[in-house]
Amino acid sequence: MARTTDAVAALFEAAGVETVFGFPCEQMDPYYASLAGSDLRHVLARSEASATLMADGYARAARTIGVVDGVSGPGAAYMSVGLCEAAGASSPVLALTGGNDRETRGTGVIQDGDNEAILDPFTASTADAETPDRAVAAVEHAVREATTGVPSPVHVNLPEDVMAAETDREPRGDVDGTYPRTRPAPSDDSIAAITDLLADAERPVIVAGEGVIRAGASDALSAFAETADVPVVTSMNGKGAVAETAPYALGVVGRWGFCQVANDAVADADLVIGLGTRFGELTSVGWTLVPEDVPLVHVDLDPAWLGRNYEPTVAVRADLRATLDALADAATGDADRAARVDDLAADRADWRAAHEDDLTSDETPVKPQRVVGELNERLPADAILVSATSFPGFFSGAFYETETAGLGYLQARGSDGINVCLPQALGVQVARPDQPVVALSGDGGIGYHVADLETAAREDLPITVVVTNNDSLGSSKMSQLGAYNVDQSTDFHDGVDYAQVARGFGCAGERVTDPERIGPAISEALESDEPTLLDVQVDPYAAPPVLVE
Ligand SMILES: Cc1ncc(C[n+]2csc(CCOP(=O)(O)OP(=O)(O)O)c2C)c(N)n1
Ligand SMILES: [Mg+2]
Repeated sequence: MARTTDAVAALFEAAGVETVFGFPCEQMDPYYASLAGSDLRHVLARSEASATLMADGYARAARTIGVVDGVSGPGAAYMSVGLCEAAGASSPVLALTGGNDRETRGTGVIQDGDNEAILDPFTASTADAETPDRAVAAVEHAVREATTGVPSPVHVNLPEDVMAAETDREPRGDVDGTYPRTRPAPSDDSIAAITDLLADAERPVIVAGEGVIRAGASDALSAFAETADVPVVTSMNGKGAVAETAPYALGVVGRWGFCQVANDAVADADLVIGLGTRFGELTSVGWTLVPEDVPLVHVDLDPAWLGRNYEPTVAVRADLRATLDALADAATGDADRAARVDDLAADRADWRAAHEDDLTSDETPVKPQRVVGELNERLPADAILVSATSFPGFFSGAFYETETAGLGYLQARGSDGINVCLPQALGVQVARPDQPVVALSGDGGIGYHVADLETAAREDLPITVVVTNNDSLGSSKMSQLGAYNVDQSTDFHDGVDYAQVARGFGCAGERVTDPERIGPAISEALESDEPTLLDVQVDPYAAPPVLVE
């Protein structure tokens, strides 16, 4: 017999999870006691929201389920913030809430709440563990559900008396936290149908989404694109699915943070191959970009998105890596298409050159483009840039170039939350201790979870945080002025010094006003073992190109 939570901790260990995240509460004491006796590392975050976002970043970077714990009621409500992002991005996060004893809940006990109801909208399943045996089974099932098929967040409520009780329920031996557990292969007919369409196409384009990254299919996509001479554009979520320095890579397509050459390639295509993309509003510029009269291939594991926004000529519900391996095997080169790839690569180089003045601008206050230009110069090929949404995301989406296919760039497009960047990046850094991880955030975004700078210092996470500080919610300001010619509640107190805030939390911090200092400061931060925040004073009037539909 063992304590129920001993069995749960053993299950996580058996599943290959090394680190879990959370924020304690009385109800969870049995779980924390079990963690203390296990090999699992528990990272204390500064809120359940940031703990959940760390678990999300960890799940994406470790390619294993991310586990987070928090208190019933308020903790569950905070966890919903992280699960909102995980749900939108098909990221497998398991949320454990420490519930009140079965005897007392619902009677006015502390920290009470209907945790299943709170988290139901953001999870593929929620469970309330009625007995110790059922608790182990529920966690085991949740791990399976999160990692089988389309990865998804899941939730289990564990009442304290259940956790503290004993069980001899052993986890099944084959429990595995890595994902995807299954890789449904496409039919031969599907591959033949795509290959046939490709044989007739002169101007095909691949639109790759985050599904490619989640399936670990980046190498297969790169091989297919290279062999078949097909250019690749990505959604913002799919950015980095192929190395953006590869000749066939045209960068991000869409309405924000896009490369014009990518948009033009889709508009001009005679075959569109959508891979692990939802063809969402941003990616498709309000569903105006994909030509109506051309064949469209859509490959996705998720039936909810397959064909939802465009009627596919060929629809394939299958694992992306299995599909891309098969397509790469069947692919043949085409001299005309290869020449077109070269032309488009030249167009992309021209497009970059047209922005070179901004990317190297020595103006003060600093142009945000210069910050991205310096990140390009200074980050090594194995770095992971975790960008906030909003202006930092617009600029980095367009101008940052990933040099390695895979998880080189992350932006919280699962929820579009400006809050996500810092805790998500910390979760990535936990999973990839030997890779440089850089968080790029606006000043509005950094404010949400700024206390997690203390987590970074305490946990020795050598992250580099770059804040583009414009003393305002710049994107909101631009939007209000554009739509209603008002500017309401978008300015912060002038001169907030996030570098000083970082030092207060135990990190290194530097305020940067001189554009010449940005690059060296980034390099020094990357070389240092300390978490470092660079507060770069940027031009409050710098606006990125946005297509308004
Ligand atoms: C959690 C959350 N709240 C509100 C928004 C709406 N929103 C989008 S951009 C933005 C402004 C972001 O400001 P900041 O992080 O300072 O970046 P900036 O645009 O100034 O560079 C807001 C409030 C959001 N996307 N997410
Ligand atoms: Mg701002």
